[in-house]
Amino acid sequence: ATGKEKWPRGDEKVWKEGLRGVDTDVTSITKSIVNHVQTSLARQAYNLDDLGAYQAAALSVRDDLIVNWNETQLHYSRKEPKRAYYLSLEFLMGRTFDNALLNLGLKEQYRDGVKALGFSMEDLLEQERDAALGNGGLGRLAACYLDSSASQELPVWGYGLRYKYGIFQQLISPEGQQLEAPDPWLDNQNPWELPRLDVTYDVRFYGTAERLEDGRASWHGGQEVLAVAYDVMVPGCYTKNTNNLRLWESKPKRGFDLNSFNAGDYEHAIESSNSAAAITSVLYPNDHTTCKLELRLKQQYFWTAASLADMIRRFKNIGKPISEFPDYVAIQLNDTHPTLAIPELMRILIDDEELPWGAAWQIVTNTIFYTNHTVLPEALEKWPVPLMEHLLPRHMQIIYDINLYVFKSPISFFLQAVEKKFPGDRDRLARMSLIEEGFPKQVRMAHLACIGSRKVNGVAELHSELVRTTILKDFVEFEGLSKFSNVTNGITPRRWLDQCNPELAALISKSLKVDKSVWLKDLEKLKDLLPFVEDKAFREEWAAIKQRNKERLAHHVQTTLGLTVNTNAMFDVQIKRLHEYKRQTLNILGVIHRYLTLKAMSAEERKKVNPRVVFFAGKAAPAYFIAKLTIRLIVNAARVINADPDTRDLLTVYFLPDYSVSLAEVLIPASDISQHISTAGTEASGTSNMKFCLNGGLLVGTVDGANIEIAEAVGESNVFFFGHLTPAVEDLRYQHIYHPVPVEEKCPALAKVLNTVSEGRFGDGGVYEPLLNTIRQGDHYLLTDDFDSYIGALAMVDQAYLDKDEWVKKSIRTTANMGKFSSDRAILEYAESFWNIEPAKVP
Ligand code: T68
Repeated sequence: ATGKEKWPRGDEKVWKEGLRGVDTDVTSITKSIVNHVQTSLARQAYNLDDLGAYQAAALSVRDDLIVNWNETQLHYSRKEPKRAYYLSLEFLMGRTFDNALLNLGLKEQYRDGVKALGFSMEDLLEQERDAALGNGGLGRLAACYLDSSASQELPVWGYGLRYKYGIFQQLISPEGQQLEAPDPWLDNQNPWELPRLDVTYDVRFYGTAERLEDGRASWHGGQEVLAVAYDVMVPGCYTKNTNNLRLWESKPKRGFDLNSFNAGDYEHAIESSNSAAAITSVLYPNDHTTCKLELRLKQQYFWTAASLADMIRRFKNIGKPISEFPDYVAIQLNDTHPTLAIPELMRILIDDEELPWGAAWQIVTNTIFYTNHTVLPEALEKWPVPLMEHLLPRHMQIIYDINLYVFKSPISFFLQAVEKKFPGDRDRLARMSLIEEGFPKQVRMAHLACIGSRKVNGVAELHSELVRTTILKDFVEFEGLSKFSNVTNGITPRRWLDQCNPELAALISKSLKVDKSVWLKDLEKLKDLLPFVEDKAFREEWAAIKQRNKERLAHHVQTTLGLTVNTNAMFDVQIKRLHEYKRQTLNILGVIHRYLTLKAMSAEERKKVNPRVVFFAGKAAPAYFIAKLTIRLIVNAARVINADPDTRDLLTVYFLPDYSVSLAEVLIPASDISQHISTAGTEASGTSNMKFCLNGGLLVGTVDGANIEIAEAVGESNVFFFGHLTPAVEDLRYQHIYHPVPVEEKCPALAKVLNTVSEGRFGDGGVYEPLLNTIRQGDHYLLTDDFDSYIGALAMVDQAYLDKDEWVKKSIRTTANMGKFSSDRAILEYAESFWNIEPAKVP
């Protein structure tokens, strides 16, 4: 290019006439669908199944998205606003079709169009596979934040990995054992992404790093891998703005080694090409445990390096000096997974841009922001130094340099500065160092993320306070409090109300006499529902919608599992990853307690009991033995309880396999209560608690994470709290270790339940011993301390449910007060107080 070309080439008028707009009338829509059936799919009207019809309809919507996406990207390039980049190893997007139709405001037109072609919208929606590139809350949060950024016209891009296999598919064996199967989600093609085969970067691993003069180094040799971009379009709600989620796929840099091939060594010829492709082949299924595998570190570096190279290239296009990088770019680290962005940006600035150390450090610490999602020690990432030295020799040098300051600079001399501020405090130095002593030494990624960032935040008030007072306490004392703040998580009301609960959304719009576009983008407006608490007709409609959502869930269970659910019962739901700290075990032991209590009642007494259906869903990390045992206990307890003629009208239990975003969309609107019962101080925030409450379900929970703020917002009288508080936890744990009291003495009710399980009431008791022993010995998650008050809280729920009308009032009040928990509010806090970016609306 000479820079003097005329764009567009040819006649501008011809170009303009050729541009496609977004056609929204039903005739244009059916035309476009038929056209895709005929040409894109090469299929015919007379042998088209639901899958084909879905694909054609999706391609038609995709055309509209592309038009908006293109305009948005062009607008951003012209306006050159400061941009924010959300770096997340996980984006748990779920399905796109319905969401895109709603955000574009085209759902009704497509419904009519699809119907005219002889299909039903509901059937087509079911054809789409979830994009399940995440484990749980952290990945779903990233997806909600993308929706909110686009909806508020903020120039935010996501960067992640395009895993060939998402989170595993969960199967449950007849014995109740979790089995894992791969999730080949791309097998049916993915209409929602645009391959950008021209956008590629080389990423290096291994090799040697040689120090040069001026603090620079040369990193060469090793293995080079190609990163290829795939763009996923993220439409905003009722706006043209359509943001981008760029996912990287790894490929061998050269197809295969021709030398080996010609020499007849075919295996070796394809070996390196396979190892390159392996990097983005699978999402690691561990949440809350660190894994030390080389491939995981390779994923992290591959992704941060490609993303940073892309940002630098885009920044350079606007022609500003590199010192202005932080004026145009903000980078948010979603947990410590992308922390290598810090040494990688240092490497680029020092080795490629030839900046002095201090200037580079200044840029890095003005560009990068870090969100912490957990204070659990076992979940804090640490990478063995030998592995880092081997895989990323230059980055390891830089990390040592940050730690010790080997080059003269007025700014960065982290440990030196600590020594100066706290002279002689050797313990403090050891605690704060980026390197943990031991065999092997390890790099503490949370420390690196913290000192390399401009701001550090937790995800709910209590959690942020725990970050400040526990894991990063020394850093608060060193750097001051103002760097550490809180942004309470949020959820997108588009997916988690409008999409998953359309009847409730319609009732809200009708009652508030506003279009849903108003309150969906300003969720505090839900407050205007409060007067309707006193409106009997409204309450009846509200209750009728909950009932129909329960029937929708029952229908789902009937068609997928062949089980009949009692829709007259209270629906009690706990859905989340299986983890000891989340205490699904407390829930199932509570269920067994309820069962034993019912069994002991007379037929007369039972008549007074309100029936309850308990739903569980969630995956366990494949190597998490205790979590898998909990699933096994749930499944086998369910089998026995559901078959008991004495109690089955009053209590049934279901474990729904293969929990996903799509399953959540059916479960959440159907709940009367949901359980968020982590040991106090362990759940950073939780986000499903917000989803349930937004849909008028009441919350049973501990005083933990965002439960606390939800209770503040909706009123404590509408929440069922129980259990010990965070400050008591440490002491209770100490008691368990140094002054243990047998469960029989401490909590006889729980002891009885444990013994029932041991005795084999739910299949071979011996199988469960390792699980039961976690409670009998050590009881790290305090089940024996909280069991009685848990049972008490559930009794309060029963009591409250007796007055149905009052219950509905609580439900309405809950929804009405959930405005704060929109992810729009959360993302605005990031945009305004951290990133300093502004909306850039596409005209
Ligand atoms: C969750 N974390 C928190 N981690 O547990 C939850 N971890 O309280 C919070 O609401 C949510 O983040 C959003 O802030 C996770 O989901 C992971 O999934 C994870 C995955 C890989 C490695 C570590």
